[in-house]
Amino acid sequence: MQMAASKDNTTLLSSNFAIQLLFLRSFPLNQHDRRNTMTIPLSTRCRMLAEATLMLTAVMLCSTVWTATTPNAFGQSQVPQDRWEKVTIDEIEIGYGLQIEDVNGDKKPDIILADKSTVQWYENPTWQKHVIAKDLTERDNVCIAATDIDGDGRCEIAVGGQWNYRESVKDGAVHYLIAPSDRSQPWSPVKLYNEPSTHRMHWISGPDGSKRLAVKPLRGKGSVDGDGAGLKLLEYLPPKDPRSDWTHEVICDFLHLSHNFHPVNWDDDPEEELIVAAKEGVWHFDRTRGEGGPSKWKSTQLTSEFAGEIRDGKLPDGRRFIVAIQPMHGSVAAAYREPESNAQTWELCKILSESLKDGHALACADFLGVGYDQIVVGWRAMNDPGVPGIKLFTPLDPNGNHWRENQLSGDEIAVEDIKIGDLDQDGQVDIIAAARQTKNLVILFNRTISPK
Ligand SMILES: [Ca+2]
Ligand SMILES: [Ca+2]
Ligand SMILES: [Ca+2]
Ligand SMILES: [Ca+2]
Repeated sequence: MQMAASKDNTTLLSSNFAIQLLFLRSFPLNQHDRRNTMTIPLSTRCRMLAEATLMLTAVMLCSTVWTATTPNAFGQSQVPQDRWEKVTIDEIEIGYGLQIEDVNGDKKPDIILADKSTVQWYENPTWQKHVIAKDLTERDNVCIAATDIDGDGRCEIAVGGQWNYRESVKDGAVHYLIAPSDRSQPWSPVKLYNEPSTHRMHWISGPDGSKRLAVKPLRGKGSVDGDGAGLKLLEYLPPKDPRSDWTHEVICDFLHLSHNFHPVNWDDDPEEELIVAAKEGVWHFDRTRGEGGPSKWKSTQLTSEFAGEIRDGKLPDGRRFIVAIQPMHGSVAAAYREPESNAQTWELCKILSESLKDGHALACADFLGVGYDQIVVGWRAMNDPGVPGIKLFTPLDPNGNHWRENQLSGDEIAVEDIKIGDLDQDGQVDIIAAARQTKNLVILFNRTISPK
């Protein structure tokens, strides 16, 4: 991959050089150059222009070969080929949960990781590691959420832990971490209430613009195999002093076996809604305002297949899609588009893959710079053993019925979690992958030559 990226850079550099040469030789840029050029006979100038044009044409032909594209079935004639430069930044234990946020307030996004027994952040651009919490619970950490909740440009962090896969009565934990003035030093944990089986968390925007912490267990209390009590998805309201009591409210209590969820904002109010993947399919939860008192959440079923991972994006025709891994730790990645009417469940566009091994991560963004989203799918091949991998799926028609599939990595990254963001701030969305069996933390820098 690195070789491919460097080839592309060489092509770009050569191309720029040829263009500059063409301009310099044909159209001198300043008075001095113009005077000098006027002394060159016309026939020589014509030959120089022809030479430069030839060189530019050759480089453009070369560039076309090296930056392969795929024809699509609508307006754009070509979809660019994605290119990635992989950089391993650490050896880790499991890599449960990633976030990309600015930790130290230098406006460069840092990488935050909840590993087995530690919480650490990696400082952009050196990726120097700072461990900020250790052994918060007796058992493993399992999830992490970071965002700037007080508006000072530096993120706040919460962590889920005491992870115990099939236990659903006593284990689980939620901690908020208070940052010291030097954020590379250990942070102070504050233990919050938790439901058993804590598994995923997100900071979400409320109606007043404040950030709240949504925390979702995997299982309902005392429920192991998806029957009995539903799991309680909770919203915690941070108090002014995080060491004082945090209140919490129930967002939903009827789903089972929910591996992941995702904040969305599909309507015209500023607060975020949630999409939740569970045994009962994918559900959307929208806050409705009551007269004072706690929020109530309206639930809408989007799909019916047991789903483990869930994300959303935009198709080339502008319609919304969701993508799910089915079932939990499943082999299927399926994309659905928004229906015309609210009364319907979402329409299947495409089964993107049926051969994932232990599918564990999804991310959607416009990695190629084409004006609509593509889907990253990662699988770890642990509970269903085999070869892990990361693939990128790109829609090739307006409705998302046809997709291009590209492999980004193979057995070198056993994906536990993936997050995306522009880590090197070059305008292209990058990928960070934390891997379990291969124990590596890898950035995939996006080196696509996009049409923009
Ligand atoms: Ca930073
Ligand atoms: Ca902050
Ligand atoms: Ca909203
Ligand atoms: Ca980038």
